[in-house]
Amino acid sequence: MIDLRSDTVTKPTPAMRRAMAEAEVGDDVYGEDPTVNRLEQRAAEITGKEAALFVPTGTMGNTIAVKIHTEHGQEVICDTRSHLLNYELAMMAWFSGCVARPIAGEDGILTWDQIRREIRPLGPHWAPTGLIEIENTHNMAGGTVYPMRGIREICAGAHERGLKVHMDGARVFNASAATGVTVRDIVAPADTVMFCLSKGLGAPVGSLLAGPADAIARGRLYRKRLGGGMRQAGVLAAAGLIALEETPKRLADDHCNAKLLAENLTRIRGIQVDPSKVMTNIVIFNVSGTGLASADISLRLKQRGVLINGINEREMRAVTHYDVDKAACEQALETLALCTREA
Ligand code: TLP
Repeated sequence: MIDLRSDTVTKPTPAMRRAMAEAEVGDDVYGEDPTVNRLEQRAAEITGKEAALFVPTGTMGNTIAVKIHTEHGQEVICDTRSHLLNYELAMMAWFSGCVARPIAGEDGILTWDQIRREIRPLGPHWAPTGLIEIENTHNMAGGTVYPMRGIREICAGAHERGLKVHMDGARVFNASAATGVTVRDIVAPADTVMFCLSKGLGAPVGSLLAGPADAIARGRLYRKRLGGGMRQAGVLAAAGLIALEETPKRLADDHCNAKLLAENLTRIRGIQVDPSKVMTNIVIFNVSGTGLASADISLRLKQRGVLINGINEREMRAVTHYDVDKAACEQALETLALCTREA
């Protein structure tokens, strides 16, 4: 199977498996797992934040971040297509008692000017703004990357008004590979950042939430409350440490493969995509011109050994990662051309 459904599907490399087998472990709820401690320290260094917390998933990292920064009855400003709003089972409402104030960013990228107009003070009718959230890279907008200037303006504007900014940096290493700006510089203006080890970086499990030491200390308690105290989690952290050191340098290959997919998708009748917007490892393309619904195309592809999911009736998402090389992408393109020709 050529699996382009997500970069979450990567399998651990032999080096990761070796490190997992040999990992030194302890009880992380007591803070005694040396490998988890090393991973958290390394994540804090890489992000330039005071502390970091190892969490099982990106969803838990975002959930804890919202909880740290907000009070019940507040609003969280985010993009309309953000993961936090659309794919995390209403966790903002469920755990933090907040509602979203979504804004439609162009290609998922918000500007301070847009945000500024949506900030609400406490009033007789309004829930006040508690937090601003930005997603970098933006998943459902096609892996788009925030310009540094935009991040700085949003964070400076928010801080001036006493508001915090959380970056959902599930794929912030892809943003770094695409722009040449270090992860540390990308996340510096934001108060907290969550990034995933289990996406393009290829570790089997895990994400990190990084930020100020006091906020992360509170986050540790919320992690326990959410059932995320993982005990001898060093076996997972060991793979994460390898992912952090080894994988970032090869993310550019995934970006080349995504570009290749996008450029060749434009040659398939009925498919629309703008390759100039593909900056990282995600390609979202419109299939409405083929006369087929995305679910039908998915099914036909699957029967021929290619996995690509629809994100709605008209659009599909292909995500490149280290388990699909250039030849596999070319094969996927051929299969897609074949499946849509038969419409
Ligand atoms: N994204 C997954 C699905 O949930 C859609 C994927 O296949 O891309 N933030 C962003 C920007 C994400 O893309 C994801 C996962 C998460 C957070 C949540 O991470 P996990 O799956 O570890 O909870």
